[in-house]
Amino acid sequence: MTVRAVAAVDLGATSGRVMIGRIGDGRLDLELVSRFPNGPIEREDGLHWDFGALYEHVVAGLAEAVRREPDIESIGIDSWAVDYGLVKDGELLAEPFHYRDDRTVRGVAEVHAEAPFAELYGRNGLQFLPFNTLYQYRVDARLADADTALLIPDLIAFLLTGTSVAERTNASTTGLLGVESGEWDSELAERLGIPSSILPTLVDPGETIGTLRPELAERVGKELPVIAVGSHDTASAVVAAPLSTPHSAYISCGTWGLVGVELTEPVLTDAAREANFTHELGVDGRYRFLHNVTGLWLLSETVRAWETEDGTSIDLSELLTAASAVTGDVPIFDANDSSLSAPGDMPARITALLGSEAPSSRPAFARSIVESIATAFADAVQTASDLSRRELDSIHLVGGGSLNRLLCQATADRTGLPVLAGPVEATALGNVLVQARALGAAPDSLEELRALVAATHEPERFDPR
Ligand code: LRH
Repeated sequence: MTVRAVAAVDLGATSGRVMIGRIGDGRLDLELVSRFPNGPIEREDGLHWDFGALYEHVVAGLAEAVRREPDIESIGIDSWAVDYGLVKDGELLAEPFHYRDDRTVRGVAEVHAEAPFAELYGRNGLQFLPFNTLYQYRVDARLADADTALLIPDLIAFLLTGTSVAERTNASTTGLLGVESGEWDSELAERLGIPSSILPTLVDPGETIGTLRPELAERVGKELPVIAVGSHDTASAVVAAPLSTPHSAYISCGTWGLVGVELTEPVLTDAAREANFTHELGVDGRYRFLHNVTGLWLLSETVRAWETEDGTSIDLSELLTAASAVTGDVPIFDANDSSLSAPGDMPARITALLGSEAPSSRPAFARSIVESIATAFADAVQTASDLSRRELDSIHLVGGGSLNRLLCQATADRTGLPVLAGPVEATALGNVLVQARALGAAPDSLEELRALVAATHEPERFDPR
């Protein structure tokens, strides 16, 4: 077997990356080609993503990837979920909104007046998040002008290839996909005033979406196929979470901490709905039965506020080392409190929750954030175990959060379970693995793919103390 190469585009809420993935001869590794910043930008009509800049970074990154590795065989794209662009006659109508924009409040009220949450949950199996795409569509005045609505990875694939599709794992975060059928719930869409004609043909991870349009092939330097991967970043991350038994939970930790287990059947009970546990569709028809916990967003927004206050940058690893050295208990707040979801002035908002207990030193404040996230993780792990009736014996913590040793240890301590940390780039690895499998360069089953991850990326173990 020889080593094969693919390009992975992985867009997160705070940064995007283009990587080369290489696989074969017992190897599975990534080469970072480019990394670029991402984040909410304030426009007159609300919070948006700078999609034009993101797209340019993607194309430039792909060109550089092909320059470095001319043998690249395909491209896969994943990003954060729920957000979309509206297209008419092949043109993007406007810059995509950011899911943290508060216009969704009205969307929630209007949708629930038509279809109460309990009914929605029975149909789409999704936890309530105020930004689920159906609430956004409901209040998007431009929807009526569009002929197609494309989630972010599908939108990029469309601009690259000219083919519009909806990749199924990400489509499941819209709220308009039947949880059991895996097909568009057109009846629900029409009832909510969302024309079902804007919902594109569904494809599964592993299907080829199309080939680079000639002008893109010229810019990138090669005519390449774009292969659908688990285009919801969390779906790709869970592909590469080296879960070795059904008794392992996962936490995919970046801006969010997605905490749960993988299931083959949904758990559509009242208890699951009341606990706000979601069923996002995974690769190979699995269900990601999980709960969104606010993750490193709390820390990155806090650091951003302190940097603005100081006028200089803060070294995160130094801050975390100082936070580790804090002795004694720190106060805990509810990491999922809705007051913490919008950008801006995070220290003041956390202080408002903690009241007079709020730590005055920055290391203790950072410690309080980390311990609060770990507490919320532990609650969600316990709930996942109770609702799925599974004994859990380990937690695989993947993504950027796996580098945060304080968080890994706190999670082990607060759950009483060993935390196996890494890989840090699980999302990009999952993206690479699904492309490689489609090219015949990787094994068939998720279990074998995960065994390959385990063999090539040894996790770091944190035992509860
Ligand atoms: C993580 C993530 C998560 C969604 C949120 C919008 O990046 O995709 O799974 O809930 O972003």
